[in-house]
Amino acid sequence: MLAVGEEETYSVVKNDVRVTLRIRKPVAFFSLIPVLRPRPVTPQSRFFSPFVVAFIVITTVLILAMTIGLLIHFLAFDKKTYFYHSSFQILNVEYTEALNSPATQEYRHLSERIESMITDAFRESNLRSDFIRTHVVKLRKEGNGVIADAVMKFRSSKRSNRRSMKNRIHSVLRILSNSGSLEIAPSNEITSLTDQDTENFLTQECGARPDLITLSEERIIGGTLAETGDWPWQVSLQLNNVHHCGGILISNLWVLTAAHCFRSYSNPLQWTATFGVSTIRPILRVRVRTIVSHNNYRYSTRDNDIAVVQLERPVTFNRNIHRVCLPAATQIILPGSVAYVTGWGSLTYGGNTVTDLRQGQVRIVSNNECNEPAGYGGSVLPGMLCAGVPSGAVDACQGDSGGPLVQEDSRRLWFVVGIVSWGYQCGLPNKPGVYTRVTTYRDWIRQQTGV
Ligand code: 4AZ
Repeated sequence: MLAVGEEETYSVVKNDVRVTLRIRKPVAFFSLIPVLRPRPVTPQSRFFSPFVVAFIVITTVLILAMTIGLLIHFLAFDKKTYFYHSSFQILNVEYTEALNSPATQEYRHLSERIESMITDAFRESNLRSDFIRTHVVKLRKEGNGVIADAVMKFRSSKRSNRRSMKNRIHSVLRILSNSGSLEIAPSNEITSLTDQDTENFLTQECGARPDLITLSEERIIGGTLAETGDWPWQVSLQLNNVHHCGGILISNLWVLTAAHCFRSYSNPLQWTATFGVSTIRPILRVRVRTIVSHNNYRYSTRDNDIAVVQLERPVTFNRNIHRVCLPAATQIILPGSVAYVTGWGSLTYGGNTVTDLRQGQVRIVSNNECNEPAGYGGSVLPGMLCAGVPSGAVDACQGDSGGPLVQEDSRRLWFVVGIVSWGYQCGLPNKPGVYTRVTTYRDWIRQQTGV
């Protein structure tokens, strides 16, 4: 064998001629040649016939696909949502009047504290991957203290044992009573809820939207369609069964709306209220019993453009029909904050109303800005509220009147802050929609309806 670079010389003498042969060791490149040379056919090489290769590839792909499929199934589709209810007795908080309504800071603050205590307890437990969210459905009075009813949502394997789940939840909540600044009585009963129970719990409270998905930029003028249950308090007030005005469900018996809707048609017998996103195929139609317009409503100034309508019978709340929250009279509506307006109003000024509910995202405009000379030059009174977008492109219009302008609070409850009232045409820059300011009329609403 030759090493790299080595040389050998051979001499041959033939017919008196001397032939010298000098050989240099082949470089590595040449030394590969014997490796590449086809091997003799042996029985083993049949394994690599095209059929065998195809078989191996197909089998591997199938096994991989099945494994991935099973993984996806067990990680994603094997999960089911479970709801549980528990009542928490708060020992170191005294029940006050302020806890009567979810609109007060006190109610919001205490509910948030309880919700974050429960959330923290589950996040630090072995149920952290199953726990989704908790919501305080109601604060009630017991003796001098407070009881909070909370619904808890979990997502775990369909094969998990509900009984052991309940025990695990119970042991997490037991630790809760020893933590945080709230003193919570140790014994709490845990009830598993059916989907129907959960729906009943969540719709008995005001302002809960069934899905809390975030809404993107939406428009009422050239805006987006609402889906069933998106705005469950939206009412269509119909004159002889034809949509005329929007309305807002504030209890199972009362609808809030604009007084100007009844200027020419004040006979309740002509009116019905319908529920659901379609005005022509409503999910429920109820007759109107009484119409109470504000005594000081003025057509010329549009001041006090507010009315309440009593239904002939109470509606049963469900995920698609339930009430919105009313704000406290003292609630400050911040200029620049996001609000949503909904209705079946026309898409252009002078156009036809639509049959499927639309929604639009706007922002609150301060009364000062709204009253600038380029805007409404002083016509916006203190009991009114402006909302729009700078371009004007998202706005309420004819047929949206009486409908809601709503805002979401920190606990994801929805509050009605405005009633569609007026504006200079629709969708023009510097001419935002003008709404009746609900906070101004909070006490009037209570006097008329008890809500
Ligand atoms: C109306 O005529 C009307 N752009 C309602 C709202 C607005 C304008 C007009 C706001 O019912």
